[in-house]
Amino acid sequence: MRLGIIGLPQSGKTTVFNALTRGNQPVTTSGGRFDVRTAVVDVPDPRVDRLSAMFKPKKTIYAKVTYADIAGLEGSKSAISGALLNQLSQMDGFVHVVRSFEDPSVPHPAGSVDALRDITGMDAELLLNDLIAVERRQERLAEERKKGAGRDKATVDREIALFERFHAALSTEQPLRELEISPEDEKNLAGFGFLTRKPLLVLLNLSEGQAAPQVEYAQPRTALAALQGKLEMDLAQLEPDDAQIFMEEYGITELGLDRVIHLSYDLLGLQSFFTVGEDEVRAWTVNRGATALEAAGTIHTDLAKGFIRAEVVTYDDLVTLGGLSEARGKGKLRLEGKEYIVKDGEIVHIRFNL
Ligand SMILES: Nc1nc2c(ncn2[C@@H]2O[C@H](COP(=O)(O)OP(=O)(O)OP(=O)(O)O)[C@@H](O)[C@H]2O)c(=O)[nH]1
Ligand SMILES: [Mg+2]
Repeated sequence: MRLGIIGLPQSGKTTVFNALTRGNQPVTTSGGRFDVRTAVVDVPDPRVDRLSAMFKPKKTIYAKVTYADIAGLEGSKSAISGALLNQLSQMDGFVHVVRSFEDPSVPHPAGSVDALRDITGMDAELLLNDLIAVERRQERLAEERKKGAGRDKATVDREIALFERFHAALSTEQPLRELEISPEDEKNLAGFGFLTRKPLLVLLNLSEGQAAPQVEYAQPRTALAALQGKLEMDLAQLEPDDAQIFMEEYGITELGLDRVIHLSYDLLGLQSFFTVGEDEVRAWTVNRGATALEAAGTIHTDLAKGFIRAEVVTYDDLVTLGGLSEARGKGKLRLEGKEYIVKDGEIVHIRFNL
């Protein structure tokens, strides 16, 4: 799962990327030059820590999210260049970094700091590019319909109707993520990376000690959060012990970073289930609503192929009872079939036979 970090030039994208990835990318003016860096980030999870302490495995593996630092958007109503658009289309969601910090030495491209203006500007840019893509597709569909060759009429008509809906929504500045789309249409859309269908986390980048400005922003599959970007980037580069001292000094109890990573994970509609053992304690990522069979397939295709049963125990039961055999003894280890819907935080053991 990949999230693109986007925002106006000099809004703090690379700073936030460095903080999130605990990396050390040069924070310099790229002058809006198109340029992408990616890094894989562990999703911090105290449940994994606890399970790891219980089982003392050789390896502990957290769930992961990938972040990409994507410069080059201008927040203006204009067509995005092919290469950049291609990058953006491949993302599963966006983190829009919005400048809120005041610093005269860092010029804002619009000359002043105004979070809501920048949020709306970026939304408009993404929306316009979807509109261009929709219109292009509509032209193709009209041609296909006229020629009558290729796909059957009903399929083409269905797609024409869907794109008319898209066009109507975008023409009234409604992002595509607000539309209900049937699972069947959803399948046909897999190849299109419409930008306003992707989940969006708006992230206000604050100065040290600055209170988050009041911003009214509520849409389906979007979230708003704030982060002291530069402070957290500095913190991320300290040794854990030093970071702890620093946090106490500044009265920081929770890292904005961890919250951002969790919000990203939630916005993407993901959840974790765990496997435990002496070799490995591991968090696996599946979509919310995934079945036991899908969970098995995430671990290994062989587990899905030879699936017999899933042994499932909740995190709380396992931790309270102290082990799998204790859980089995108390009847808390359930046997579930292929269609069972796995819940967040369950410990799953797949029984299989090839
Ligand atoms: N005071 C202050 N400065 C910040 C903060 N976040 C970023 N900056 C500064 O703002 C400048 C731009 O930050 P970057 O992280 O490079 O911004 P960017 O969005 O990646 O910029 P481009 O890649 O050029 O579009 C740098 O000089 C940062 O040090 C912050 O929270 N407070
Ligand atoms: Mg940058």
